This record gives sequence, structure tokens and C-alpha cells, in this order.
Amino acid sequence: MDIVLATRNKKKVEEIRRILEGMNINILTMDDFPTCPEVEEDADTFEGNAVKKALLVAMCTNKIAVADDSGLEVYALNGDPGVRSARYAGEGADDIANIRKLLEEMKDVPDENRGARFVCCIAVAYPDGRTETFFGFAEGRISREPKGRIGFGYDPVFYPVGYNETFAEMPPEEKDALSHRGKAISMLKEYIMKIHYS
Ligand code: ITT
Repeated sequence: MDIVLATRNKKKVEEIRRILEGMNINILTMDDFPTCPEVEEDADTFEGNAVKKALLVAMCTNKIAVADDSGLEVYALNGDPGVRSARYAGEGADDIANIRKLLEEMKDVPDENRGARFVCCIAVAYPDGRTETFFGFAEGRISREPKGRIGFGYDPVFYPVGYNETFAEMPPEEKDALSHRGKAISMLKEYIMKIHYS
């Protein structure tokens, strides 16, 4: 079966491909559909944005589409950057600028209050308009300075619970086993096996 990944984030594509490896799925990306329009992510929930992205791409390609809307929720910042994680330091901001802003906002937050979680909502959409969603979470804490160079986004400042290495210091497969995306995609895998291969 064909599935289109409804994301323009190459690092997400890399992770999702790795986690889905071994399944009998032909993975297509937005590079295969250059005329599909970009989606404005204006919903105020991860689910709202994920469903919107998946539906638009399913309609535009006439194929099953899978979207990922994800982000970092910091408890001391009342859940920020949340759905705005990709553009926390402004529209078009890069990972370095977003991390710099986060560490600046948290400079007076003591170690015991630096808890945070990554959230991932995966939405599947069919060309007829049906949708399904799956959530994954990863609990952890925010470091005082970036550590490691693997991964993307806020990985260099996120210590998953029970680890003294950030996501950006771990081998990719270790991150996948602990991560919000790893958990949500595992649920997607089970769903695909049940609905499409049984
Ligand atoms: P698409 O909408 O095209 O999928 P995007 O990067 O704009 O790409 P989101 O709106 O879902 O995607 O924003 C997700 C942001 O949350 C991402 O850019 C990172 O800053 C952060 N993020 C999500 N998952 C992450 C992870 O596994 N590690 C580090 N940061 C992550």
C-alpha cells in the first residue's frame, strides 16, 4: 500500500521512515507531489493541525496521508512553546533560535521545575475524508545548555526521564524507543496491521 507523509520536515520523514521500516508500505513524500499547497497550521491543538495537514494531502494526492503535528510543552511556561514549537522565536526561526529563546525564558527556572514533555499527534486521512489520530508523549526535563548534535528541534535540550543524555546525544534507535513520535507511530503500525493487513 502507498502512504504519503504529509510533512515538509525532512527530519520527521527520516524518523517516521525508520520507525515504519519492515512494514510492507511504499512511503511517498511531499517531494513526490510538488503541486500540493502548503497547509496553514492555525489550529490551537496538535490534533487540529495534524488532521488538517493529513486531510489536505489526502485530498490533493488521492492517497492515504499521514501527518505529524508535534511539539514541546514546558510546565513552567504553562505549556509553551506547544503548538508553536516550530516558530517559537518567530516565523521562519531555525532550531538554534528556538532553543536560544527557550533557554532565555527558562534562565531563572530552578532545576526542580524544569519538567517538560514532547507531544506527537499522528493523523491518518483517507481521500474520502475519514480520519484517525494517535498520540504519543515523552516526559523529561529541559537542560541549561544544548548537548549533542543528533536529531533535530529541541533534542539538544531535552533529557528524557531516567537518562543523563539528551535526545541529541542518543543513537537514533534509542530516541525512537523513548520518543513521543516512536510511541505514536507504533500505534499507527498496529492500526495499519489490523485494518489493512488482516
Ligand atoms: P510539518 O508541519 O511540515 O510536519 P514542522 O516542523 O512545521 O513540519 P510542527 O508544526 O509539527 O512541524 O512543529 C514541530 C516542532 O516541534 C519541530 O519543528 C520541533 O521544533 C519540535 N519537535 C517536534 N518533535 C520533535 C523531536 O522529536 N525532537 C525535537 N524537537 C521536536
